Amino acid sequence: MSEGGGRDKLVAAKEAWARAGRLLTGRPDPDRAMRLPPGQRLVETWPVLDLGVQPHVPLADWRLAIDGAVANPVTLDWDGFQALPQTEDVSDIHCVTQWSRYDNRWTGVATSVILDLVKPLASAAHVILHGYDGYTTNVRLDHFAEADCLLAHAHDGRPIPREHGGPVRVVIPRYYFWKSAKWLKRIEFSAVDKPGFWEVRGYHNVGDPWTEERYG
Ligand SMILES: Nc1nc2c(c(=O)[nH]1)N[C@H]1C(S)=C(S)[C@@H](COP(=O)(O)O)O[C@H]1N2
Ligand SMILES: [Mo]
Repeated sequence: MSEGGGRDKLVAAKEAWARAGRLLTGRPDPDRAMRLPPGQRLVETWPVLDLGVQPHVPLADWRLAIDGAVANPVTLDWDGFQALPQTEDVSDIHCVTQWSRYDNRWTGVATSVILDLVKPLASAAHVILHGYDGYTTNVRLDHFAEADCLLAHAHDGRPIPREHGGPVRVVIPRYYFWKSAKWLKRIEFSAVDKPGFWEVRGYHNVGDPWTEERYG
């Protein structure tokens, strides 16, 4: 979506789909026997999905606040972020709008590194991801902490392009891609859950593709 005028229509259409249970196949694969989750089709391209805004955040202005229910809240600038241990992970993307894309090579900072840095309090059970475009999405802390989750700044060896969420986006491969917040601005740890942009508009709170948790 590139123009703001289309946004309300798009959001309304997706909310209506959620109410109607569109795209559900009724053929779940909870054991993940197949690489391609039910109801998905493989694409070679990389579709762009956003709310009609693609914020431009120069590296000099980029900040990432990590706060909430943590012992050691921090705000990282670009140098501070790059100075953290870097990791690489190859994973598949599964979007709720039914496309999947295999073998995405992400480079960035593992979420485990972030947890070691800020030290979530015992009360923290949820993570709210905030984008520079105002988007939010919520994930359970144990899901955010999985070994294949990272704050990525590169895809297939190149900086993540602006339309795909650069300078830094979250990657949470195990769940539908709407959980992978683009243009990451803030990571908020919380004792209480705070459903995000799509979660309050009918999308599932967890979003497991293999059991087709498309809608709440
Ligand atoms: N900040 C932000 N993150 C976001 C979104 C968004 O609109 N804003 N859209 C989500 C949705 S619905 C999907 S499917 C993926 C799309 O990522 P892509 O454009 O890189 O394919 O980003 C997710 N993260
Ligand atoms: Mo999506």
